[in-house]
Amino acid sequence: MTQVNGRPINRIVILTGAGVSAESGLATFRDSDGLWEKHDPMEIATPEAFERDPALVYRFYNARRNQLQDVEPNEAHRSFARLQSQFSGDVFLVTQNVDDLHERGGSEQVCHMHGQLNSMLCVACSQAQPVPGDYDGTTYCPACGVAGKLRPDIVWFGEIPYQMDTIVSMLRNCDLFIAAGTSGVVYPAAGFVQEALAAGAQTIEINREVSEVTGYFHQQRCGVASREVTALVEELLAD
Ligand code: BV8
Repeated sequence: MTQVNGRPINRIVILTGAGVSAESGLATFRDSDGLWEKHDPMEIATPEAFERDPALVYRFYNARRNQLQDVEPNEAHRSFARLQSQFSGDVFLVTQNVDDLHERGGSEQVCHMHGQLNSMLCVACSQAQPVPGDYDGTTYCPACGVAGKLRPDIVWFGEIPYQMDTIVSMLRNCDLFIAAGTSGVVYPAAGFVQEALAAGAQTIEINREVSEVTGYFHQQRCGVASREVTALVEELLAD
């Protein structure tokens, strides 16, 4: 029986952030060379920003999606996928990341609470669809045929993250909560550790440095995700 701090572990919830994709070469949000260095989040990741300057927002998300073709999953993605496939209990992976590296690293279950770069949403018919290539305010929706109503399928500031009911239910029933590569700045994701604590779960944070919520974790494993995630997964699978 897998144990952490002497407690049996059957149900694991993992939350990842941009730090898990950093070693694959994708910029994080708030590190010194982060995405937001070049753009003010309030200029890009809000419905108001899209209303104000849709061309800028289309360019920003088209560029980030195209970058996915130049990067590969790293050992952190592959190790989490190994845990999901080999762990004897349940593992639920929720990510704030909008890239596809968890899937390409082998994860079959991924909850993208902030949406995905490879998906676009038609505000005319509310259908989400795979992105065929760069799109903008003139692109026709493949489902309803209406032009100019497609937006990135991304949860912006002020919008409600996807699958919150499922996520909260998983947090309230888990024995172990692992947060990897997230600064703990953005809510409600930053509050997940408190939900897990309230459920009596053990909590482990993996980060290259102290985050905004490190104090809520029983264990803080300081180091790069590719190394620390791999080590933790080996421990969890060894028991
Ligand atoms: C909402 C779009 C209402 C996608 C993003 C209190 C409660 C609830 C809401 C709020 C609240 N206070 C304020 C709010 C509002 C707001 C918010 O949190 N604002 C912040 C700035 C204060 N939240 C919202 O608006 C959310 N919606 O609250 O709706 C609601 C909620 C629930 C139920 C009902 C109603 C919507 C938030 C989503 C916004 N969308 N982006 C995109 O463009 O990509 S946020 C953006 O930040 C990304 O999604 C990203 O995932 C997210 C978090 O960033 P991180 O992933 O943590 O990345 P970051 O760069 O910050 O940190 C990287 C970390 O990795 C660092 O710690 C670094 O040290 C580490 N690292 C780096 N390299 C490595 C590493 N670690 C290990 N190894 C490495 N190699």
